[in-house]
Amino acid sequence: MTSKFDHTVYTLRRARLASQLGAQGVAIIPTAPEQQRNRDSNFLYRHDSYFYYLTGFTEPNATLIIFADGRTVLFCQPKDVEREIWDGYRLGPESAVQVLGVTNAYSNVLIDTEMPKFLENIPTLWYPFSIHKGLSVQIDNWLTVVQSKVRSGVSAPHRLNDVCSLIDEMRLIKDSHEIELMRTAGRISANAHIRAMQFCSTNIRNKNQIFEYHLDAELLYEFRRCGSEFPAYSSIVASGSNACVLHYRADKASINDGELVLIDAGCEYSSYAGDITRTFPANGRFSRAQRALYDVVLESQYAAVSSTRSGALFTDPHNAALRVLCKGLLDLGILKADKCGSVDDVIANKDYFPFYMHRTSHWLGMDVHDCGAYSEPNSLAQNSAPSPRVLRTGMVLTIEPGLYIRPSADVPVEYHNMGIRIEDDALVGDSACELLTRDVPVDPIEIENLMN
Ligand SMILES: [Mn+2]
Repeated sequence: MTSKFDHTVYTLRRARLASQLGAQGVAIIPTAPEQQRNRDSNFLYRHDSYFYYLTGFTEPNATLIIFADGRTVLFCQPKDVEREIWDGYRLGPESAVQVLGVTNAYSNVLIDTEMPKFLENIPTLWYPFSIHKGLSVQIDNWLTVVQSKVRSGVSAPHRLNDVCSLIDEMRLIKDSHEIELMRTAGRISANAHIRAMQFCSTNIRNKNQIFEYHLDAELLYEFRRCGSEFPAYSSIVASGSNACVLHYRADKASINDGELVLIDAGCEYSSYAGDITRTFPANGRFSRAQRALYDVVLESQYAAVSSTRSGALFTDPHNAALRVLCKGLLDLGILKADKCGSVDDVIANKDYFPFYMHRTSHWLGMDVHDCGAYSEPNSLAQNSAPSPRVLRTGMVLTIEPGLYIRPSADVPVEYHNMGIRIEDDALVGDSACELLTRDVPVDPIEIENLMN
């Protein structure tokens, strides 16, 4: 936590949440636990996104309480010289009030004795459902203490609500602070893709043997060089047929002249994710067949991008992309018109599914698959079928159509084992969307130019 830290944006978010808790409601929001990797080593620590959204605080072992009247309490790690020598600086409750702007702060060793007092005469308790292992047991224990005082006139919470249902709606619309960070995450991620592409073609041209993990290293270098804390998710670097495995990672396969390479990678910058996929020829020149398939995916992405704006449905970009992909599959003879019929028939019968089996978009934010319902909340409350979310200015979603052609007797052999996906991050605006990740091009000529 640096001295530059400004809590204003987090304090305003806490106030907005407080105003939604109902009369005398209380919300409890813990951060993430540390995770053991093996023996006495932990995974690199990553705070909980909900907790961070409301505090900007990155230490483990902390819990935030928000009261409907706007008061806030933080339990955090106490100052401890010996632990700080081993594990690093702790803010401590004494400084937390001023630095984080909370009303009160306590050492987390007091949480079990202090928490029940905060829950007396509170009708509604909000907490994140099914995220933190053990939290509901802990809450149960606190409630038991409150209930033991009922005969002395204290009332215990009788309604438990999922606080994520409120924070999800807030997180779905990015504020200007978040958009700035997402622009940076997008820019760094894009530059990392360019670096990996150029590294790849240079080494293929020089006849150096390279492996997928070499490109992974180039991505990571650029992320960290630019101040990113971690990759936002495990980078996918898939050469040749590996691109047809959707959740492949950057593994040990060699990258060969004449193959395509698919990279799906993005950095996390100040807790916000970038998420980019590019597919490029290892040697820097598309073959005729590679280009033909690539152009179909690119055209489908353009169609999806131009249907992404405030007022459109979440499913509109997907449907726009799907139509172009199906037409392309028919035009290239991967689907046969005499067997499958028209584009409408292909869509209705899902004949595209062996080649395009995922959705075109997901929300993006602090989490790479960010929170937020994909259906309109009021449609979920009614008994009708859920209706797709209406896009609003400030939402951020990925646009990532693809085609994956596994070998099969009825598919032209020139397309076998190709996997192509093109993914950008779109900030929804009033009449269009802004792509945050186009510092790395998608145009095949521009890709060839930067690789040669
Ligand atoms: Mn994605």
